[in-house]
Amino acid sequence: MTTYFPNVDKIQYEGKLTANPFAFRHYNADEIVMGKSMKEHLRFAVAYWHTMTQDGSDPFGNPTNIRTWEAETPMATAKNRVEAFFEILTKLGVEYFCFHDIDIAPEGDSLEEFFANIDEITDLIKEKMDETGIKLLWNTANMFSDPRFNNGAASSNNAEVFAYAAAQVKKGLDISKKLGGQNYVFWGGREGYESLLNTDMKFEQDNIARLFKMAIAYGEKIGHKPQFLIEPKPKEPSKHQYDFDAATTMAFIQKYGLEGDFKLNLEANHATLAGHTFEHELNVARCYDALGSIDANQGDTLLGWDTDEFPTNIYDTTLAMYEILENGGIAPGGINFDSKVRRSSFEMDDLLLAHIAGMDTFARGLKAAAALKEDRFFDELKEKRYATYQEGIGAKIVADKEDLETLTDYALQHDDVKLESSHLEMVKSRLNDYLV
Ligand code: XUL
Ligand code: CO
Repeated sequence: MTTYFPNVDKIQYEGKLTANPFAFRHYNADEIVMGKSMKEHLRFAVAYWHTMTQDGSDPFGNPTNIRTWEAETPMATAKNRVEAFFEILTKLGVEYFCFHDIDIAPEGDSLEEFFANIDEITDLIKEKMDETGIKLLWNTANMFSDPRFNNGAASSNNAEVFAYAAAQVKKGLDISKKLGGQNYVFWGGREGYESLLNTDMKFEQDNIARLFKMAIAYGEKIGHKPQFLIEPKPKEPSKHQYDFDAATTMAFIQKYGLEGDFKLNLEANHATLAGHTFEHELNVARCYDALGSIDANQGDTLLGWDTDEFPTNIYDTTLAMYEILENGGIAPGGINFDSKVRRSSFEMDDLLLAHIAGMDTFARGLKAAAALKEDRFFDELKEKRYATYQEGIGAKIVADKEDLETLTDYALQHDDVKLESSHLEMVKSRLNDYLV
């Protein structure tokens, strides 16, 4: 069998003192944390696009990545990629993966040829899945790269584009069924607008909902019901993307009555672009019982674009994992590394090193979050902060026993309001103790 990483064996947990770069220093798959193994908590997935197809080019420079799976024809390269991809998953001990249709198979010269290529490659993928026990976390249709989508997919002004997108979604659900996909994602990168001068926003959003309802109906028809997920992002490539953030997307989901079938796939870097922290987005989703899955990466707050870096910030992964623990876990979703190696990390082995870094950072986040939960760190803080609602007038307010008149009578007699300090700096300092 061909190996694409001849110098690396299966990556093992060796503890934080190891000098071996191809070892986990914190991620110990079978270690039990709060009653569950780390791998059950974390449900890591590798993203096909960033790992197998991104070449290191940027708007100012040519490809940098050395990738030994490149072959004579696009189809031969696609087949090599399947081999290499499963070698990466197996060596990392990652049990899930995610892909767009165009990541796995060449588009060819027609939609028919594209679909035939997808059938051939998914046969190979299925063989590998059966051989290894690795599972499909989610797939999606890329409805943003081809020029036909320059005015959107379901939100396009052109009905033929809508039909083309619908065909891609149907195929996406067919292969989701074939591969036992647990979720199905819609990221509407081009579902937004450039200028209101020529845009009927309501019509476009109605059409996006129409496509989603068709997807639900088709899933029911073929007897395959993955958890549908919408991935919010405020902009890029659209100037105004309709699914701006978790709250905006929930308003859309509720407006069109999609609550029973749709949840959210939240990405850390998209939160940054929306001007939110990642934990804010996760918390909003939890308020609606709609936390579906996450795209794990990090942005750069000094840059205004989506850098999709591997997560290495323990503070962020701790607060994200805390939300996930509070959610009772992330299944059937997972932690998908929607992350790419930097342009200067161009060697094959960097693909493994980068995932090790991300997995270790999330493992540290999990452990710190578990300690915070076991110590009731945030619970106690919040109980104290909202204590005035536990008794007296507060208890009556939250029991819905008061109205504006009764509260006016109360306020007239108690207008000497006493406030307490939040001691927020001390809180932040104590939180730091959990991170090291
Ligand atoms: C783009 C992005 C996508 C989605 C899937 O910013 O995150 O890769 O995750 O289409
Ligand atoms: Co993403």
